[in-house]
Amino acid sequence: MFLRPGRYLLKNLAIGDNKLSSLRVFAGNRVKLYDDEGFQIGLVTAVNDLRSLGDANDKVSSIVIER
Ligand SMILES: [Ca+2]
Repeated sequence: MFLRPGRYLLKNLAIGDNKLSSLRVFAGNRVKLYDDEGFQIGLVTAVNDLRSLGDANDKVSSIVIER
């Protein structure tokens, strides 16, 4: 799943609910992962690749990508 900077509700995530396990982040971008569907319950903020999401594994339900 490739995502440009923006805000992605669960319905906009092709990967589906609670499935994300790793992350690649383009240089200069910041990725915020949320447990709920609407950007309220923050899990992890990443500015680099994450091979494992640790405690956030299989929890992500919405994503914000900032440049
Ligand atoms: Ca979740």
